[in-house]
Amino acid sequence: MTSMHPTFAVVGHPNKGKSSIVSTLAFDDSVQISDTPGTTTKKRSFPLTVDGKVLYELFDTPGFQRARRVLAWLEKHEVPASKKHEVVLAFIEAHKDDERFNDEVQLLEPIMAGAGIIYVVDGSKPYGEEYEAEMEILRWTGQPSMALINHIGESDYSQEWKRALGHYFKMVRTFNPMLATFSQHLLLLESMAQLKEEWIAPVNHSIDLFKAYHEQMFERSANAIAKLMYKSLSHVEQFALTQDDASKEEREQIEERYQVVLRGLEQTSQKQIEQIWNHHHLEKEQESLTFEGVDLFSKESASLFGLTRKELLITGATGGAMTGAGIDLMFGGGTFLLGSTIGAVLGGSSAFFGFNELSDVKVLGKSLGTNYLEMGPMKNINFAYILLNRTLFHTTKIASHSHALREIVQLKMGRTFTEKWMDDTLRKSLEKYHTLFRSKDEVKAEVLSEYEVLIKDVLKHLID
Ligand SMILES: Nc1nc2c(ncn2[C@@H]2O[C@H](COP(=O)(O)OP(=O)(O)O)[C@@H](O)[C@H]2O)c(=O)[nH]1
Ligand SMILES: [Mg+2]
Repeated sequence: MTSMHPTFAVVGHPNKGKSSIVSTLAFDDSVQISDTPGTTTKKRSFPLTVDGKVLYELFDTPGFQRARRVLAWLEKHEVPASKKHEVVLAFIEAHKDDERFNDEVQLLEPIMAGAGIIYVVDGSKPYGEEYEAEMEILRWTGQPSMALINHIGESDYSQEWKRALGHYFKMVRTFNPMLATFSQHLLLLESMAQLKEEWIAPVNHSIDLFKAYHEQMFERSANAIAKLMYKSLSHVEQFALTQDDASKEEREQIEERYQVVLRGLEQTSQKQIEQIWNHHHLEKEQESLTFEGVDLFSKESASLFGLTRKELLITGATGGAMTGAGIDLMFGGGTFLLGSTIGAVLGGSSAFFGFNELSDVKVLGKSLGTNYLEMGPMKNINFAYILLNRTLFHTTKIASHSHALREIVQLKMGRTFTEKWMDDTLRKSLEKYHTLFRSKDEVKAEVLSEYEVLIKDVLKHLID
């Protein structure tokens, strides 16, 4: 059987990272990965689809269990090399329903159906003779093959592995499914294409599509981030009052609601970004995506992850930090101020040039009789940088997070992260947009696109 698209069977000893490699190469975090050998008992196919077209397909397979016995069975048949694959087919036919050889039958089937072989070994464990029977069996199939050295542990036996593997495989490559970058991934694909001449064109085409798809992931992420920034900074929360003036409870309530909206916007955007990078299963671990005790509104996050005090002062002075009078002016027009402007000082800390406030809470009246309470848009200059820092950090983590990893994502950010992407020039450009987003003016789509380009460049700089 010949397939339209290249297919590869990832095979080897149990617990060498086969499933992890499939997960990474297929950009699929639903592959079953486990410390327990023998987790995979059935072969399973993972097609990589871009725009509804299957680029290539990977088979995750159970590990070899009885390699020596299988080889002994094959070797009983003395046939010329040209007939060896027929003996393997006969083995499958004879053992289809034999539980003892389930794993070997499962792993040989896709190979005999035309899949290229990717033999996975762990270069952190010594080479041993027990692998020879496995490699011999693979040779009997007559299918094109390559070996991949993965490193699960710290030790390095790759030199002896390379010597041994060289006897059985034309191509030997090193690949770490947990740490591989996008370019290493593409390099591996290029090697995989070499397995069959007729695969070179389709795999190269896949690589091109892949690059375009990767570019799209950056664009879509930048778009999600730009929208988050605009929505958060421009958000205005309102509710109608029952009396002329707002009670203490009502004032607290609006502050609470305002913060809930901002948190919600951040969470939604994080989910979107996880979907963009195909991490659908991280959702279940959403609680781990909070920043352990560092909340958007806590004093620590303001001092740690936003602008430094010096940067804040410069930004405030040059960007035209809003004064109380400035804020009042914004409410000219259709609305008029009833109550006095009260600062919603959060975190209980002393205000540092007013930068600790998020926004003002005001009692406004639209028409006679109905007054309402309003909070927003964002007034705090630093908030934009705190939020941007958090979202860039999250995106960087997600984008470089291997699809083979199953542990909880740690999102602990340090001050040095900001230094990785921000300088004075960029901060000035960003502040121009942030000032606009914070104003009550409508922001044009073109302006948002300009901001998106800035963000995309930052992402490209942060993610390799
Ligand atoms: N640190 C590390 N662990 C790995 C790597 N590859 C696999 N593992 C772990 O090794 C175990 C077995 O991996 P799995 O992919 O299920 O192996 P399989 O049995 O060959 O399919 C799992 O706990 C993986 O998380 C690696 O490159 N680095
Ligand atoms: Mg497995």
